[in-house]
Amino acid sequence: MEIKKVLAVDLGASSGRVMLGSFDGEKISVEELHRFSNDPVILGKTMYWDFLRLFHEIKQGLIKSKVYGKIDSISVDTWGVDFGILDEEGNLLENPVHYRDARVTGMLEKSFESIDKDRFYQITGNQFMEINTVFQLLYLSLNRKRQLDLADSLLMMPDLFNYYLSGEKCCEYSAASTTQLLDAVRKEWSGEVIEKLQLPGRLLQKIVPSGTPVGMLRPEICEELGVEPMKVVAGAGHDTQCALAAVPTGEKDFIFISCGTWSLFGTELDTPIINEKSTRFNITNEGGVGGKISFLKNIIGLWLIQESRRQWMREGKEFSFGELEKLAASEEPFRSLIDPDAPEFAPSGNVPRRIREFCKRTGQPVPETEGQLVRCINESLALKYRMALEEIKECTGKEYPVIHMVGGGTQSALLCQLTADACKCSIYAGPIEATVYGNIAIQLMAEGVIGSLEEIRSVIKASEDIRRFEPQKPDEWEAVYRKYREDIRNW
Ligand code: LFR
Repeated sequence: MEIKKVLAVDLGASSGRVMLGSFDGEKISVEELHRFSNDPVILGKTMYWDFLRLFHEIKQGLIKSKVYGKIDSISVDTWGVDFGILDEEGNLLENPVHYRDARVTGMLEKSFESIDKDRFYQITGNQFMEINTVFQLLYLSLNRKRQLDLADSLLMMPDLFNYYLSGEKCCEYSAASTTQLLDAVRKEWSGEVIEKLQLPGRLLQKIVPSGTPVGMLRPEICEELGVEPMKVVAGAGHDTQCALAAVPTGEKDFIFISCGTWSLFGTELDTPIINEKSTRFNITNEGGVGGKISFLKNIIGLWLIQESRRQWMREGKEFSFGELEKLAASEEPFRSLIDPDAPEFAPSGNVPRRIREFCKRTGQPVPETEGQLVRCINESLALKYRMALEEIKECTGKEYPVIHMVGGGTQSALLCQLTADACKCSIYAGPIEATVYGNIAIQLMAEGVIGSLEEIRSVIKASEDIRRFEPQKPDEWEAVYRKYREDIRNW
């Protein structure tokens, strides 16, 4: 088979990459062409995406791809929920705002004045998180009405990049399913949610399945950069769904943890589960490749370590993630634990100080050293995974002996081992670059050289080394977990 080459643009919380994926019919190989930092910019009081800079960096990646000959397509993925708003000429009316901006504070409660909370969940099947698109849009409609009056379309971030690359507008399903504006069962925009919250539904675009070719790279861009035409694919715009497509399993029922800035913990379903239990546990139904549903919980994830590391850098202390892991590994176990999802840990800032305050307030030994802090974060995350596992099992009624961990977090053998211990499950760890693999494979599916999601997964299994971790000290962990589950209620 002629080697197929595609470009995956993956925009993560701290960096963005343009990666080249090559497929020889059996294995995918990946090469990094261009890496750049992805820094939100605070201007005035608002935290924005640096959209123009990112578009510039994508162009640099395209330029670097020229030496590799014919490229078949390009696709962009990034985190969910964020969007840009365009006027009728296709100009951005404002730089897209970052979901960590404080503008959404209070919007969740506000929405319940107009729509019953249970009904809202019943329609959308989405967990309530204030960062969700619907709450950002509610903010705009209450406070920036004039901007919305001028607006012609709303594009989710991956679709916005695809639009400026191709000139074509659409809303790809995986990104749409993070908005909390979608009817989870019908996979269409919910007229009821839109009407009750009085949102400008006319801005929303037609929903297309993940893996839809949307058009060709604009001729102006080809000319400007001297690149050959290539397809632009709306793959899975939502990074988590790219990562899930890359879970190297042949099983129908499995647990995954997509481990990056966030930890997304869940399982894959054919149809959403929306019932009393899933409401109580606030579990989300998000959509992905092949119309599959991922039934998952957002756990704060490696954000706590990333943000702590940033704080230590501000204090003049440089650590690599590997060094932090080593320090943590040699610390005493279970010295202090936190609820990683406590609201005070979500905003950027001095996370180590907030962890210390949390431990002090809850009467635990205060972690002093970097190693103690990172150990506390990792153990708490592992215990939070266990809680999520129990909740998912309760909703699906299934048992899961194995967990697949994918994403950058799998580089931490400590986190993988603690997860195996806490969940009392075998862990298959890898691929590290799950999002990129998924992005590439979905484009190959759009190109017709990979047939299905199952095939994507078996190709990725053949392309990557997967590491295995077995649970240890089950009795000790069970006791810690039981106590943690009680404590967390009172914290
Ligand atoms: C992970 C992720 C999660 C989403 C969060 C915010 O990168 O996409 O799936 O809930 O970011 O968009």
